[in-house]
Amino acid sequence: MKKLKAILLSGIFLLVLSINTTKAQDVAELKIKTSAICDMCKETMEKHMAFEKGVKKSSLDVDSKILTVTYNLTKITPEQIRAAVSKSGYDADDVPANAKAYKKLDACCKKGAVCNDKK
Ligand SMILES: [Cu+2]
Repeated sequence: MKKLKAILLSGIFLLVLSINTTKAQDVAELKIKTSAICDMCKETMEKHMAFEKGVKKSSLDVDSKILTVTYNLTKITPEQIRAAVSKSGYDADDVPANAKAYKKLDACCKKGAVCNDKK
């Protein structure tokens, strides 16, 4: 009977372990070239991404315009992430910015604008 308990326990242990491993494998990182210009763009984009299902973390590097997204592979695809960036008003790789969202951006966040808070 003791043996059975041990087998059962190790079985549960392995199960828990495999669930955890799967979860770690589901997490991926994606780098997207965006049309962001300034710190305000960074705030707009990151806030928008925070509401996307499956996106765990997003961080924009203003200088390189690269948005790094940590996401769950089983919940969102890179295409959907680029679409979400577009919906926030910015280009995402080869996906152009959503026209409506782009119109709503602050003047200094529009393409080619010279932003005051950019040092
Ligand atoms: Cu901006």
